[in-house]
Amino acid sequence: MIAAREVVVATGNPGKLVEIREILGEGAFTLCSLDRFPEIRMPEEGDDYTENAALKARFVAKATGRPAVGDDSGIEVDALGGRPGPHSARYGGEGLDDAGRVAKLLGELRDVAPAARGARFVCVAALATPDGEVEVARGECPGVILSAPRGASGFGYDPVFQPEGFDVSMAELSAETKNRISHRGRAFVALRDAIARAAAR
Ligand code: ITT
Repeated sequence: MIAAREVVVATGNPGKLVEIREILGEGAFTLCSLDRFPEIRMPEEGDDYTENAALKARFVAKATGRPAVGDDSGIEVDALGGRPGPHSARYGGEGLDDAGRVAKLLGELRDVAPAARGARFVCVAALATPDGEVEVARGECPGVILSAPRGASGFGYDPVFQPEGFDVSMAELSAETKNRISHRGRAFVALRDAIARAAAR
């Protein structure tokens, strides 16, 4: 049973789940994860952050009968023409883990000078209600790709991403600082009031 005012977090990525919980906090609503719904298989994704985020949230809201939030996110690397972008989770193929994807990225950028290593994290967060309404918000975090991994916090590409205005990697920041400046933090804070309203309905 799901209690009223509960909002489901539509992600299979444990790193995202932790961050979304920390960013949104708990007050007007509580968050529950997909662990409560083992029968739910997240849908396949395409090439567009907004479409993918809406698809995940709408799918889970419909399946659970509760408002759901999800995000589609990725890293866009200037020297790679914006790749891997929405394909960041699948960059290098299914066989790779986070460390393998980081190693592949560093390999592709081996000959790229520091001044040309610009990149940004992008996140589109989506809120869906069981009747199919969707609201989205986008957040970005600019920075550069380092030449070697640093730090152990966060997930994904954090160890090789240095956010603008910092001289450490995203994986060396506290969770609080990452969430304050990150693409995900910006996108979900912009959706927070709408989430509270949807949970109260
Ligand atoms: P769900 O679809 O189940 O939410 P996912 O990991 O497949 O999980 P995405 O398709 O949105 O989600 O892929 C996002 C990928 O982009 C993620 O797996 C990381 O590789 C990368 N990424 C996104 N946000 C990141 C962050 O804050 N720090 C590091 N890497 C991040």
